[in-house]
Amino acid sequence: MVAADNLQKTPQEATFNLLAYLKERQKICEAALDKAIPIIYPEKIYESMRYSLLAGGKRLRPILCLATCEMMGGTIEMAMPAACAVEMIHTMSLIHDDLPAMDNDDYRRGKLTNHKIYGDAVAILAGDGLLAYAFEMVATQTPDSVPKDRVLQVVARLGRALGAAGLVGGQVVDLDSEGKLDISLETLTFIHNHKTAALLEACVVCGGIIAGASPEDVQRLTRYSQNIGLAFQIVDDILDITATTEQLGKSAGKDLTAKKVTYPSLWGIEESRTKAQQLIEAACAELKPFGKPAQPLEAIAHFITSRNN
Ligand code: GRG
Repeated sequence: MVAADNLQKTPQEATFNLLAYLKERQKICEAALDKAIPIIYPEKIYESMRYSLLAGGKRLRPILCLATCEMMGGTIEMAMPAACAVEMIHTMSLIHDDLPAMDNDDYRRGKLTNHKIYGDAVAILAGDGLLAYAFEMVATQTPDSVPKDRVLQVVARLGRALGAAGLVGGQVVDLDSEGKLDISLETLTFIHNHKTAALLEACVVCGGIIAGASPEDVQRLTRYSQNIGLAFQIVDDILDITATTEQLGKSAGKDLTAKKVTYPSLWGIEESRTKAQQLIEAACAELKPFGKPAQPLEAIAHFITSRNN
């Protein structure tokens, strides 16, 4: 799809149309996720897994994985199983995060949360099922054009990003910090680097590894993704204050109600926006050596600060 203002331009002159790109990528990711988990016996668990997996969302993580693989010379087909896996992992983390034992949320992606529909036990199992299948999918569905040592690296990277060194570690410090007003910037940054940035980093780095990125390029991709990851969470904290529940698809203003320490509560909204913008600029600087093929990753980085949900 070509943007109206690009119609008279050669492909070289045309500006990158991020919205059309995201829409097209969301569509192919949705189709792959839909196909990945059909409903079989015992139906209840597959229905519960699909309920959250196919509930919408920006699909930023699989899109980042595919975009990085393409930028590094790979194809969509090579990275699609890993892209589906990161979205399954992200979805399971949302299901578990929403449980009464954790954030206790009623709405997610504009719909009732998984446990509100299926009950706590099935919601926990749906998360577990998605997590397990994510790894199975990478290991068994990645095409033979991707050397097996790369697949192994992807499995290891994903495992590390999710466990106590990543999401789980960030979540546990977040839960521990609840109700405390003396949380330092260092602790807050630890939480978000682990809870949010670690998975975004894995998406980008795994896309690069699948395409055969060199260790030096993997380092660049790591710095790009760590910067966008932290910026993503700063913007998330700002949106919790400035956006509506309808825009977010989940309860707005939760951080304020819970008196949670966030970047805006430490720095104020304007300063937080400036910090997020600086992180995005640092991220984009890492992409310079990749030239024009880096256009999608650059545009996605800017989208992170301009988004309203
Ligand atoms: C991964 C083993 C394992 C356990 C999960 C519950 C938990 C441990 C971690 C919590 C992780 C969490 C929910 C982090 C928040 C990340 C975040 C900013 C989510 C919102 O992402 P968006 O805006 O959502 O991309 P959509 O719906 O668009 O996909």
